Amino acid sequence: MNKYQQFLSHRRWLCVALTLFFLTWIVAWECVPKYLSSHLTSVAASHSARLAPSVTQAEPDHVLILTPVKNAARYLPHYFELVDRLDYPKNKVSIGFLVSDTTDNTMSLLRRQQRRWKYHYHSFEVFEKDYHFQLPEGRRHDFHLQPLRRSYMARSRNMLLSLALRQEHEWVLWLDVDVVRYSTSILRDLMSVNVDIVVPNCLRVTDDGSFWGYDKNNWQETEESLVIQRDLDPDYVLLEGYNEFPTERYLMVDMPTHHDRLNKVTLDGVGATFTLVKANVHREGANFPSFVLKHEVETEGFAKMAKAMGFGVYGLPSYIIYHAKND
Ligand SMILES: Nc1nc2c(ncn2[C@@H]2O[C@H](COP(=O)(O)OP(=O)(O)O)[C@@H](O)[C@H]2O)c(=O)[nH]1
Ligand SMILES: [Mg+2]
Repeated sequence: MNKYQQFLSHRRWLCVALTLFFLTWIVAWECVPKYLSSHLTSVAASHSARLAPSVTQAEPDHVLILTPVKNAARYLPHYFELVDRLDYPKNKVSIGFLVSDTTDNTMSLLRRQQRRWKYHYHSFEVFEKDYHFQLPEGRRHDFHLQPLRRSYMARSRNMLLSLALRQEHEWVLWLDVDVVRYSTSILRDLMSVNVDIVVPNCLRVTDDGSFWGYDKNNWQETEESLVIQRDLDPDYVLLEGYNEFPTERYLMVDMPTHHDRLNKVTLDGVGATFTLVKANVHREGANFPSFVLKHEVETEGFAKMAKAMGFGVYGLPSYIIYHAKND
């Protein structure tokens, strides 16, 4: 082969190489990205279709659980077990505590739980405010001490509410630390009743399973109770469950409990062992009076205030929860 033939042969191979190079380039820059982008889009679409709630499935509402505590260390582990077991997305749950006048290890336990749970729940806040209010040992439920005790409770609840309530919260659940048994579906159940304020029926745990009402602050006024109040000193605080002054109200713990769990009755007074409130009720100004309002302070005063503002207050006599067996 002479030099000219060699040159032609090299040029042919050069052309073939260049053609192959350009073909590869076109395939690489045009077809592959198109294929990849359409393929990835369809993968992403099918993935997001699985993650997104269907149009018929409403996004759960955001609930703020509020618990005032004082020397509550012995109840906290079980409290967190129950809240953890709730059939409700944790990213839609915020938790707020107010610790007051506490001498046990409540605070360090709460800090530990906060480290454990803060990335699971939407938020987990612990506030501290001492009122330097101490009841004489073993006299927590003395008749004459109740107005003062309840007045400090009211101030604690209002403080906690104003520190913890945020724009995203749609419901506020007042949950006492010593409530020891309730259904995992309770949040969804109570929300489904869709009223301004709703409470289940709180009994006391007993060894033999016998029926023992605990939260007597859930009640209806009666004709008799209203007659009693007609001539009563406006500053007199009425209290349920004390022989010193029978109020003649109809307590929810005395109502029939064999109906459908979501069967509701109107109430005029509520406790706060487990009280679900539409957050706007609080935002519009209904809170816990620390002074005497219509013969009530704290939670029953809250119900009176909310009713006077036109909100609906309801109880579910057949929806049972349990409070610890304490003094
Ligand atoms: N911040 C604060 N919380 C309190 C005080 N007294 C009780 N608590 C908490 O408030 C809730 C209700 O109190 P509790 O004594 O169980 O009331 P009772 O069951 O109605 O007699 C519980 O979570 C207690 O730990 C107080 O003085 N300050
Ligand atoms: Mg209690």
